[in-house]
Amino acid sequence: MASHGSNQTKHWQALDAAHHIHPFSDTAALNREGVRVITRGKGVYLWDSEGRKIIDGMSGLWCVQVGYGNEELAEAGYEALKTLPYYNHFFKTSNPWTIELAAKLATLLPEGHERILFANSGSEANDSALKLIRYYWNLKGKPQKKIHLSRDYAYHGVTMAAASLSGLTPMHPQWDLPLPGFEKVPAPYWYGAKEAGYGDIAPAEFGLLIAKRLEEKILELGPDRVASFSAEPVQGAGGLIFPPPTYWHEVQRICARYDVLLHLDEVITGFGRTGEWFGAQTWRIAPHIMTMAKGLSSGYQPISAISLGERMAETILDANEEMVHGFTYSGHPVACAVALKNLEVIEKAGLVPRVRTSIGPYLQRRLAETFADNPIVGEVRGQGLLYAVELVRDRTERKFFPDPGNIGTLCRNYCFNDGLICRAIRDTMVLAPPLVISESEIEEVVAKLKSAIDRTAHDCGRL
Ligand code: PXG
Repeated sequence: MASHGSNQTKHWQALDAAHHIHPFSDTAALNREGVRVITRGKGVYLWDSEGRKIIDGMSGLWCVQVGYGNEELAEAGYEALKTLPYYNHFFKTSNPWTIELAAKLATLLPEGHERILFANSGSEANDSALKLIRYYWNLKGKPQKKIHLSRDYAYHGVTMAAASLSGLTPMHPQWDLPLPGFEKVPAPYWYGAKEAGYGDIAPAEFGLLIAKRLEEKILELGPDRVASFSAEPVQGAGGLIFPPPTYWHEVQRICARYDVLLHLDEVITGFGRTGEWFGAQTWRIAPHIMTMAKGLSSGYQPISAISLGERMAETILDANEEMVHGFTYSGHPVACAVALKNLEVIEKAGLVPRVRTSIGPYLQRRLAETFADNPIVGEVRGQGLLYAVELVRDRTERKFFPDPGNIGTLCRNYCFNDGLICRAIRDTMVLAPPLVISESEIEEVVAKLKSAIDRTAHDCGRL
């Protein structure tokens, strides 16, 4: 059996190497190493083609809220596939699943967000959001408002516009991006503030200072030219950057003052991840437009959505003309059926309050206790089921290791080899487990992470 598995694995690895180009990978290097073939998932666990069991501390790519192998979601998809596997919304038509999903979302979203458009990925949602922002200002007779602001370390996706909006600089040179009209402001990354030259500044003061940089940028560019500010409530792929508590209030005041539309990217923070349905609720943010994906279907189907607040919805619906935008698969019935069931499962199991009041605080406490005295852990930060463990050279001075990424990758490899999926962003270890994770499964994650961090500390001569 084992040798059969092994041959099967080799066969898949060879075919993958011959025909499949991987996202965000050096495919040639990967082919020399051989991919790991994931064949099955159940709850918080995955299995590979060699039968090895892995605990998934990352919910896939921050998306599998209800865990793997949920039968209710599978059945909802199967029912829709049998009944109406496809139809579109272009020809004055709709379908029950899309209608009900839009209506359900309107009950969960921040106040005033009652109008929804669908797309198929976070990138498409953000691309669509930028088009809708441009359309809004054109309808308002302010076509000169065209500049899209966003932040360093932002991740908004990979289409030409979403990658331009992203502030992770390695995403740009291969594609001659960003496009013109995309400008960046600093991220509210307090932990890195000292090393970045801001001195020993308190978080509250730093939040205000970084918000002020947004104001300065708007004034530099001219408020009449700035269309929007896009931001994740907490920056995810950029290193789990939680803004100081003073930040969001000030940012909203600035956007209102200069009439800049606030676009909130909730692709990671949506659907219970932070202990409320949306990060907007956790951090009291009132966006003009919001984008969401991932947890909307727990990743079981590719689907994303864009919600419009009252102001944008009214203008766009009152335009009295065709809105020339939409995808073949916007509001796909199978994806909508699965997403609708996913929301029902999250609600029925009480996963959002569970993250807020029990399992989230449990993870927080266990990480804080476990790493309180670790010589290379500078900070444990998080909210809900979104946690970062920052690995540093000097805890008191908040100094990073040289060549950011080396230590993180070393630690991540220890995690992987020990059967834990954990993300390393530079030297920040990130956890975002499925919302169904149990206390004993958290113990397993924490123990494996501790073992990996201890081994990493030992390798750096610190343990
Ligand atoms: N916005 C945010 C906030 C995201 O995190 C996207 C948009 C784009 O979504 P799509 O569905 O187009 O991928 C994302 C995606 C990582 C990682 O390594 C994160 C994402 C995607 C791939 C890898 O952390 N986030």
